[in-house]
Order: sequence, then structure tokens, then C-alpha cells
Amino acid sequence: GGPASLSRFRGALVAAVLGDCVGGEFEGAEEVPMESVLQHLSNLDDETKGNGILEYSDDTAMARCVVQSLLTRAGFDEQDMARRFAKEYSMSPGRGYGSGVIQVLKKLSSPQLSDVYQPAKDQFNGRGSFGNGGAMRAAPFALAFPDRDDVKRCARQGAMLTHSCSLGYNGAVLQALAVHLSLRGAIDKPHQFMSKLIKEMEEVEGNEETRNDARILKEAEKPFCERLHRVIDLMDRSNVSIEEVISELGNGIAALHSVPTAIFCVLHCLQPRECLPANYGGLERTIAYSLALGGDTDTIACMAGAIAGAHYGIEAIPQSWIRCCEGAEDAYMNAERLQMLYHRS
Ligand code: 8NA
Ligand code: MG
Ligand code: MG
Repeated sequence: GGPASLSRFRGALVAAVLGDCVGGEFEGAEEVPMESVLQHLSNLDDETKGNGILEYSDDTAMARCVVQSLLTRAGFDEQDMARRFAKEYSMSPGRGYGSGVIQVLKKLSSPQLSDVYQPAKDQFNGRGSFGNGGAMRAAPFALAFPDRDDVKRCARQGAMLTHSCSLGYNGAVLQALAVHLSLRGAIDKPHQFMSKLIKEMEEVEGNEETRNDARILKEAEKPFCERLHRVIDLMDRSNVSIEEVISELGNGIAALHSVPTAIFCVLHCLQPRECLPANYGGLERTIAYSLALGGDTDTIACMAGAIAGAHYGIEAIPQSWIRCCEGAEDAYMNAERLQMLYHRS
């Protein structure tokens, strides 16, 4: 479909759910042989395996709250979104939430709470979380607002409900920007896509909070910009090993060690790759490759899935994968509602 077509909205929201659901199998694994990934994915095609439904985790649980809040309030409402996060956690606490964020979610359910941003600010001795929990649920902001400044502002505020460290919420801004640009067809020109991302992130990271946090955590002055330059270096290489991707970009639970990685996965898988089946399309390659990196596989595949889904559209996703994943049907329906909100504003 063309820029901002319904197919792209559906692709983004559904592929994010798939990445989370199929990635859960390998979450936290240090090494994941590609053979195991391909076996896992081919089981999805095989109805006789009867492997049942793959459940979604915290990534999708929180993204669903973001979607419902944006739709119900027809825009960003921090009180409403915070209430939904808290309620979702209290109803299904076993979705694999990060150990720190649970404290925030418990505090957010208190009726006495006056500032919904305060619990996140109290995390980690007042430094706030730099985990990827804000970024993993950032895609819906790109699907709700056509204006880039709205996307950046709302993705940031939405992440700050749980992640008050700039290395956490700036990761959410980067993820939302990647989906925003992909939705408009920007990945047709990968180098221009990267230049636009870096130009935006130069501004996003050009402030005192970012500089302070980066200094304390001994990172480059503009940590995400520095990582995006590494993505460009790697995408220009004809041969790059999984070990190099992990050592250059990371595969961990920090936003800095996973959002640029997810972007790389999408760009690396635009072409057929020797390690991946020839009958795979770009979206299947992206999901498979994300899982083979190991580490925080569900979250990296979820974020890469959202960016790739916005690029390739819903037609690129195998029906059998959709049938196996909890929440994929809901995502398909909600994508249309988000597109209406997007075109309304
Ligand atoms: P979070 O905010 O609890 O952060 C995740 C972890 O990062 C924390 O528990 C800390 O260990 C560490 N961390 C974050 N900020 C700081 C800081 N300022 N100083 C020191 N340590 C810090 O949770 P989140 O929502 O960001 O989640 C991130 C990832 O962890 C997600 O992928 C999520 O799925 C989760 N996770 C869960 C499991 C599981 O049990 N199933 C496994 C791996 C990751
Ligand atoms: Mg998860
Ligand atoms: Mg995860």
C-alpha cells in the first residue's frame, strides 16, 4: 500500500504482537542457533503440531493499554493511560514485567496518587529506569498522530509514566520515530531513513538531562545518535556476524542496547540473507533474525516487527503466524481505529 495505508497500520500493530509472542520462546537465552529459530517458526505453519496459542507478554499488554487509551481519549491523556497500566498489571501480573517497573505499576494504582509521573521518578535512587519498557510500547503513538512533533512529545510522555531516565524515554521517542517514518515509506531509501532518524535524535538528545544521564552512565554525549551511526556502519557491510551485532549494538533490556538493534534488524533483512530461508519475505526474515540475536528477544522482535510491519504491510505476514498469536486479531481491528484517529487529527 501507499504511504500511511491501512495495510501499513495493520502490519505495524500486528507484527509487533507477533514479535512479542514468538520471541517469548527465546527471551533471556544467551545463544540462539538459527536452526532453533527456524524450527520454532515452522511449527507455527504446522497445524498438526497443535502447539496452541502463544501468549503475549508485558510488551503487548502495555501497548494494548496505550492503544485503548489513545482511542478512548482521542489523544494522549496521562491519567487515563497510567490507570490502564496499573489495572492491566493488577489483573495479569504474570506477563513477564521487568523487576523494577512492577513497583511503579503498584504505586500507579493508588487512589491517593497526585502526580502520575512521580513513581517513575523514584526508581533506581531517583535516576529513573533506562529499560526498554517505554520503547516496547511506543509504536501506537506513531499510528495515532500524523504530526512528527506530536509523535515525539507523546511517545516521550507516555514512556515517562514508567521510565524517567532519558536513556529510557529517548529510546521510546526513537522507536516511535522509526515507525512514523516507516509508515510513510521512508525505508524505501534506507540511508535517507537513517539520516532523518539521526537528524531528529540530534535534537531530541540535545539537552541538559540527556547530557547529565549520559555522563553518569558513561555513555557518549548523545548516546542514541552514536548508536545510530554504528547501525549505518554495520548496514553498509556485506558480511556481519551475529556476534558483531551483539557487541556493537547489544541485545539487552536497556533501551540503548535494543532500540538501535531492532532498527538494524529491519535494515539488514531488506535483502535476502544466506542464513535465512530463500522462501522468506522481508518481514519473516526480520522476525527470525531478531530472535537469533538472543537476549531480550521478545522485545527486540516486537520493536523490529512494528517498524518492518509498517514498511511491508499486513500482506507480508503469514496467516498461520497470526492465528497462533494471542492478541493478533485485536491488533488487526485496532489498527483501523488508530488510522481513523491519525487521519482525523
Ligand atoms: P524495568 O524498568 O524494571 O527495567 C528493567 C531492568 O533494567 C531493571 O530491573 C534493572 O535491572 C535495569 N535498570 C533499569 N534502569 C536502571 C537504572 N537506572 N539503574 C540500574 N539498573 C537499571 O523494566 P522495563 O519495563 O524497562 O523492562 C525491560 C525488559 O525487561 C523488557 O524486555 C521486559 O520484558 C523485561 N524482562 C522480563 C523478563 C522476564 O522475567 N520474563 C526477562 C527479561 C526482561
Ligand atoms: Mg516481554
Ligand atoms: Mg522483553
